[in-house]
Amino acid sequence: MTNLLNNQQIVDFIIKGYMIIKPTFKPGFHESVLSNLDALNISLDNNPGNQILEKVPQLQEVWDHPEVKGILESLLGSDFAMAAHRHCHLNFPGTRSQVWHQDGINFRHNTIRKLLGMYYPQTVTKNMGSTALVPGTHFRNAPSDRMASYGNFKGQVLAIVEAGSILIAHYDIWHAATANTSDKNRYMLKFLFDRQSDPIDPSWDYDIDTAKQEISRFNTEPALLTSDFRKEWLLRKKMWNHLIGFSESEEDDR
Ligand SMILES: O=C(O)CCC(=O)C(=O)O
Ligand SMILES: [Fe+2]
Repeated sequence: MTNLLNNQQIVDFIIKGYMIIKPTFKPGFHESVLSNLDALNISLDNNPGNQILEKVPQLQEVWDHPEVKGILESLLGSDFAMAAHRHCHLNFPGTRSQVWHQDGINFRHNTIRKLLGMYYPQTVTKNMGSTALVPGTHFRNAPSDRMASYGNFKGQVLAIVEAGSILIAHYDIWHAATANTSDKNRYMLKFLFDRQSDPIDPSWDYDIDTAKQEISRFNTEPALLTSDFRKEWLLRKKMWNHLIGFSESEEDDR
């Protein structure tokens, strides 16, 4: 049994491009993951890469948690699949910040084809190399070389999180690891999840009675304080229409 999202949560995700949750795991779970990760002695030259799941099999429990599965299923359809690529991002003390980037290539930014899942087994404070992201940027193309010359974006959000938090983001969102000026290692386990088929029906806990009211927020709610969201409302609507199973031609008739 999975916990599916409701209309309000789907609309929030479409607007912002990410969500952070902290599901309940059995006592000691995250501490145990952390000590198993420490035991791998990961360094710049020694990272298990895609083998991280074989090295720490309990990571599977994170993605099998009903709350996490419910989000993935709601956004990607019930037949979604975990991708073969996964990575343990260890941000050592003294690591400088990454440049802003998108992991995705903006293949189609009005649909949800791929999601980033980032699991933080330890509490991440501001100076520990938290992940920064800019809400709403999953709809925006970004030339990486120019992004590299930017520092702080107005409205950027830092994923300052408690141990066991999970960030689920659209693959095209702009993000970056920030500098770790603390004396602690910061682990982040990145997994990717793929849509397998185009929606024919909503795959979340869709409620026809609240749908109209919720999607009216596309035209009134900025993802950032000063975002020019009015340019985005059509892309937001296209993303919603794709998720509920409308084809492009049905859309044109509306
Ligand atoms: O370590 C992080 O917080 C983000 C890492 C990242 O975005 C990447 O390497 O693609
Ligand atoms: Fe990234």
